[in-house]
Amino acid sequence: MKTVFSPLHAGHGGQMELVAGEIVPGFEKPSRAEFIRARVESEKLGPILAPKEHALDAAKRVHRADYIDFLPTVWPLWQEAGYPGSAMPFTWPTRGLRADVRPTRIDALMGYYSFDAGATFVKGTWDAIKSSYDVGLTAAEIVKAGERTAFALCRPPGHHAGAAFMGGYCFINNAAVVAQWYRDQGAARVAILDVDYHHGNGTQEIFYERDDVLVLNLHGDPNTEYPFFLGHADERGVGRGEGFNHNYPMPAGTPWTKWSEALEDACNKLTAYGPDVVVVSLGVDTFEKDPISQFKLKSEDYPRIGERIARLGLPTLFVMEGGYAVEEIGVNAVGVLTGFEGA
Ligand code: SP5
Ligand code: ZN
Repeated sequence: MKTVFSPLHAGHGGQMELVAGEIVPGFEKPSRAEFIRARVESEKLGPILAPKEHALDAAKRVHRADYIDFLPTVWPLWQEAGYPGSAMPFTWPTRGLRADVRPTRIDALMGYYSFDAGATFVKGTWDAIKSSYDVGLTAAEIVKAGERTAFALCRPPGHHAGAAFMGGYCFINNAAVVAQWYRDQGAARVAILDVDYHHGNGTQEIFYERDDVLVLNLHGDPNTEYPFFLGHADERGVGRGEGFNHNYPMPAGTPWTKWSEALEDACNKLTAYGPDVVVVSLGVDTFEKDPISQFKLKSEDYPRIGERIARLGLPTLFVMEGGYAVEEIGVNAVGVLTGFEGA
């Protein structure tokens, strides 16, 4: 299996995050991608390729153009304002406030284009976002060209980013971009299987009214787990999209025996849908030792995820999302991929 990876991700580092009333070093840090890359090499998964540069047109097929155009301006505007620290929002146009007037000040604009303070910018953030986007599309092209699978080692991740907002460490929704790209390349139907611990609220929002992209999401119950305000089982899509969004919220402490039942159900729905290609939003923050998550999957379970996905018998693109137990992130993420290849 080919892996696509860019070292430019590393410029998105040193950012801070608000956790439990304190500003602490971000969990979504450069070493995550480096541990995965090292494991791809040590397991001899296959060649590691650099991404090709892509225009932002494909991003604007799923994101609002003004949002995509805003992203490269964040750090320069933050510098111009003379603000210290990582660029992050602190005010949002929630219920009772106006979301129809776009403010002009950079910290206000960040609130306008986000749902939390978790997607922060430092100097190298835009280049990392762009490289992650290029990684996704380059890997998508490999599968389109006829390979059975490929691994987009994206960083930063994408599944919390919606049509016009960032959040949860995510800026451009790489999985949504590649799913739409496959549609634009002639795929009749695409399925996104999101196995990250957190609900992929951005992906759900983007495709919620559509029947040409099936979205299946396995995650922590939003009553207690981030992102809290989406991801319930009764969210099934609207209009043409009704019945094409499926959520599997699960309680804290969920072990493989229960989690795998949800995966089985999702895979059966996926097979019934009959997509031309499967995009896997691959988060491994379901791991028992993940510092911000509450499921109980063990390292030996990750190859089983890959095996089950391989049994779908469909072209499959793996897109990296979350996972914060950095010492084990390579073993777990690459475990899914070797499980897929060995099936
Ligand atoms: C892509 C992805 O996995 N994004 C996850 C964003 C989660 N942001 C909320 C983090 C909450 C951290 N709570 C930490 C408790 C530590 N004891
Ligand atoms: Zn996650």
